[in-house]
Amino acid sequence: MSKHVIIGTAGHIDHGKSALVEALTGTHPDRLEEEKRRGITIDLGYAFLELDGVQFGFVDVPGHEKFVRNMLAGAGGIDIVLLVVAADESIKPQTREHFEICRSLGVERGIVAITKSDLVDADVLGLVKLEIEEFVRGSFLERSSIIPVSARTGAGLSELKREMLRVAASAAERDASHYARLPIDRAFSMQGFGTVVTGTLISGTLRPGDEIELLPSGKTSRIRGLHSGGRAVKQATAGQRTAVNLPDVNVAEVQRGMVLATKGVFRATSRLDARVSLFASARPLKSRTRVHFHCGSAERIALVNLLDSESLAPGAVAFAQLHLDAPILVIPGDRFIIRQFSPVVTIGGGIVLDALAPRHKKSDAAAITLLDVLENGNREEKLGALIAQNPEGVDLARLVSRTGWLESLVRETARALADAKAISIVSEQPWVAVSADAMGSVTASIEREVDAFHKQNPLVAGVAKQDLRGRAGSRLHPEVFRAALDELIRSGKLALSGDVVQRANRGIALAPDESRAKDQIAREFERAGLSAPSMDEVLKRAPVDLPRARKLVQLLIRENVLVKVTEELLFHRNALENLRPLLSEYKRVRGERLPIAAFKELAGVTRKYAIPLLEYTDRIHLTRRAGDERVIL
Ligand SMILES: Nc1nc2c(ncn2[C@@H]2O[C@H](COP(=O)(O)OP(=O)(O)OP(=O)(O)O)[C@@H](O)[C@H]2O)c(=O)[nH]1
Ligand SMILES: [Mg+2]
Repeated sequence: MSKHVIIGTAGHIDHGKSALVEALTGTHPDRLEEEKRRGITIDLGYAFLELDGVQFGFVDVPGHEKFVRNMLAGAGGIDIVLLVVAADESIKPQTREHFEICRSLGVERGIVAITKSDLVDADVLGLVKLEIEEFVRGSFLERSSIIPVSARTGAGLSELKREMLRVAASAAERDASHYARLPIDRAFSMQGFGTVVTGTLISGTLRPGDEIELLPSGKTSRIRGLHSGGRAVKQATAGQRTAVNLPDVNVAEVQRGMVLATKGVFRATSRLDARVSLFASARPLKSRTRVHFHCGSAERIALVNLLDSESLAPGAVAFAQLHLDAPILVIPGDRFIIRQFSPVVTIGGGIVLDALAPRHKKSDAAAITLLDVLENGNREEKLGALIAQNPEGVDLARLVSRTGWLESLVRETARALADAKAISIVSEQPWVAVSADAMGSVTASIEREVDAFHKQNPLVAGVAKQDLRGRAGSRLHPEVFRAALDELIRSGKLALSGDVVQRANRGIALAPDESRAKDQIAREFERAGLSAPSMDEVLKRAPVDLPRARKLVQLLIRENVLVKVTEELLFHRNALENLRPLLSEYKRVRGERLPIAAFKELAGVTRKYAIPLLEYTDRIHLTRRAGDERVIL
């Protein structure tokens, strides 16, 4: 498969970016009427070139200072910057601004083209070259080639193409196996096709038929067709300029700045934590300042809350929480640019560390520690820290959207953490994890609650599981509670009888004859099955006096060994549980309709029991009443 590389132009207005793209590809990237009339680029333009098996997608940006926001929408997905400097003007303000933007966005590769070389003599050209060398010193462009070219005469173009191939060969392939993300830079409607969106596929793979989601709106759709490089393709992979046909989306539902993504994976956010850096040329940035925030093709207004200082000095970096005026899809590792609110100038950039950050308190030391780990830690440290942030337990979907990692990577990393006893995966279906520390606190609090219950209710055997869960913490994930309780029972600290939890060593405070009586009562009910025995008879036969026998029945009810079907009617739990297979077998053989007579026969009970039992099965949603009959559910 051929390699896909995105080249973005950068440079001052009128320096010949668009002319150079045309000279290289044969396509003039300006497409708007106004652009043609004014002879300047206003919005992003696109062109393609295939060279020796490498597919170059060009994103041509406007140089005008008023259109830097459009430049930013295109600069997000580029692999290689083609920094254009006109020989007759050398370095100008937007040369600097675009260069700083590329640097902040983490662009790693580039080529410098000195355009309009036909307009100057060799001495001037040499001088411009020196100025550029000085300008890029110490940056990612330091070792890049500086190539004089002319769109007019064609001079230098073949050397430029050779250099493009050389740099493209070293460019890292984007990850085609990841979830798909395509920041949309254009949406339009095409006669006979419906809505088409375009952008640079920054990760993943798209194919016709794929289900996708538009974020932040959450609108879902299915891809009908894909175009890249001007032709229909069967799939688009990361690093490709891609046009996606979404026939069931209205063009009014899509704008630049939205992201087309794999369905059901990501969550848009309006609160994120980041490392922010301020250009040396900027004024100090006070905490709680509003800025323009640009990420991917999106633009928002953001309130910058510095986490460890009141003000950021020019050239400095700091952790900050950004509150956006509207949600956006970003994931950790995404780069962004900030621009002063007014007058609008580019002042810095940053990298997203936590896309789904909780709100922080003022000078929140724990938040800063977490961000340190998210910035500098390895995968296990990062995931471990995020899991530790949710002491009530956290599910897989949440961790996937918060990290932006593939589900398989989250699982694998979590397994390593679990092997190291740093976390515990309390359940696989649904997948839920909790840190070892949090698990420790949960088990401790369960023990505390059981002890407190015993103290307050000395005559009661123990606390019902459901009550205990409420006492242990209402936000606790049910699976975490279940696992903590299991662990306490397994380790012999607590005991469970029926639904009742008690201290293991407490032993039920029953005398030997009471204990025998209790067993006997339970046995009699069990033997009687669905024809509940006469309570008076059972109590009379018990080897203890009547009041004590009654208490034992209460105990059995609390332990869920006996179940009250009506105020007067008690059944053994096992007898009731037998109803389930009985009914499903009946449904399989005879159908879902169940007349009362049939039930009497099936359960072997008289009408006296049949009605309350059927009302009971209605209550537990085993059956539903339909006139005189039941429908088995
Ligand atoms: N002599 C000469 N003129 C050129 C060359 N390249 C571009 N020009 C002219 O310079 C002018 C500006 O060129 P564009 O390609 O539109 O410049 P640009 O950088 O795309 O401008 P913006 O997109 O508005 O920032 C046009 O009139 C071009 O014909 C060149 O190599 N030699
Ligand atoms: Mg142009």
